[in-house]
Amino acid sequence: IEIARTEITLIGCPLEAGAGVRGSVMGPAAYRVAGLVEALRGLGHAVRDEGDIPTPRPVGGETALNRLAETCRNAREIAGWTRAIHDRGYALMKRGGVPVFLGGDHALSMGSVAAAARIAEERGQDLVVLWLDAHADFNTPATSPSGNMHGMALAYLTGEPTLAPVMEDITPVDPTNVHLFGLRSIDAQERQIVDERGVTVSDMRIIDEFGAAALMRDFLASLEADRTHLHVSLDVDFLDPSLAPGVGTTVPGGATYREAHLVMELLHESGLVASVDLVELNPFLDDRGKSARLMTELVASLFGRTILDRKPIRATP
Ligand code: B3U
Ligand code: MN
Ligand code: MN
Repeated sequence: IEIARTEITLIGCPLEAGAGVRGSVMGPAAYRVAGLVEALRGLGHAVRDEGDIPTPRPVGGETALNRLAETCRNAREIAGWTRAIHDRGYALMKRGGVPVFLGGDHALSMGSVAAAARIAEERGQDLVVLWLDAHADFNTPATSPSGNMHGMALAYLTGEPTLAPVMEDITPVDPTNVHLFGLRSIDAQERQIVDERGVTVSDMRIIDEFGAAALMRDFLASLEADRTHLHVSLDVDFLDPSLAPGVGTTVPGGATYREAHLVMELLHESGLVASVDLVELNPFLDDRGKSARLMTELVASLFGRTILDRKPIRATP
């Protein structure tokens, strides 16, 4: 079986202003060193590396953003990045193909998912966001224990009014179309937000009991093929820290090597993945490129690498 040739665009987003630990600015370079372009070309895809988005000027002068900057670290920098990533991402998606945003911390999704939401709306599709992460990233400026904006990305994207000054003109994402997968660290008030907004969650407790594959199959089966733009946002801390130490916010008990590959393979088989973020890789904390390499292998699985050629396996009834 040959896999469908996909036009893939890599776009480096070297930001770290949203994180509490520095170093994810080196993420995009590490993916290139780990051989991401070659791995995807080796699968037969047409890969264009757009290079890195230049560091934007922090947005300034607006009262609302000034006020936000009192509670959110680097709010002006993140506003600049959000605009830059959104504009570039939107232009790329407009041309067609699948963009892969190379982070950079998870605040990058404020821009990439905003772009996906806009494209999906224009195409008459529903945007569905799969958030593979140890965390929920649903804090607001009022609930965040750290003020780090990478922990607020989904609150912003689902229309949290206090975060609107980051970039006003967004198409908000329906929180019931957000699926958190791999969750195992959530703050008390954040928990309430996730609950109230009707976010769907596969936390590690549920994954342990029912298995990653069964849950992923159910999730994918619930999506309507032609109507769905599926955006996958993969945080390195989704993975167990023993496999991927190169991230600033490790949480024990993450996805295993086998679970992670299987999730990627199922996502590929669904044919629904239309945009991807790879976030929070921190090469400064990595162990001889181990995390960068594993992430690269996972992306290869996401774009069709298999052990054997085989038809999609049917779920057991
Ligand atoms: N929930 C905490 C910790 C955190 C969230 N996302 C990351 N860390 N990467 C917070 O600061 O919002
Ligand atoms: Mn995250
Ligand atoms: Mn995380």
